[in-house]
Amino acid sequence: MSRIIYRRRLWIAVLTAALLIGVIGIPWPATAAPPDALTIAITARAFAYAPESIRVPRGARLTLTLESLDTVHGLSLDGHAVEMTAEPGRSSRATFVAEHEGKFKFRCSVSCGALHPFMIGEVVVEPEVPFARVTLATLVISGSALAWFWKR
Ligand SMILES: [Cu+2]
Repeated sequence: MSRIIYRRRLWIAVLTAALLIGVIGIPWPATAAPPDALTIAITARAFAYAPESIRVPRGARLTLTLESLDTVHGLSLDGHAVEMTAEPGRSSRATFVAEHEGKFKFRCSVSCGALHPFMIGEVVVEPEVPFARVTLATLVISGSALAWFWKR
């Protein structure tokens, strides 16, 4: 490898590292503000929730509404102070901030029939990595790869 190519690649490596740290590591003003409030409607019927899996970014202020299509159902979310009961025609709601990453089961808290213990869903709180960051990081890496292998 010639000296010039070596020096160029060194610069590319340093620049790429710096750009990646900038794109991924530094808090952006956009992420300092709390993520938008989300409202998700859940319907309950014997013996399932729809949707049964909910994904939200960490830090989101999440409002769940619970509507029952047949009999009285409840919803209690593990690890959170969320407890709702819905009668047919009377929905209920709860708001909380998804502060911790992870999977949290929710289950029916009202005995509603034979398969009641299996009436379970989950809230998945994902790391907050905005799409824009992932896109930019991808651009930086592909740009660097091009520069790295550029022959001249
Ligand atoms: Cu139930």
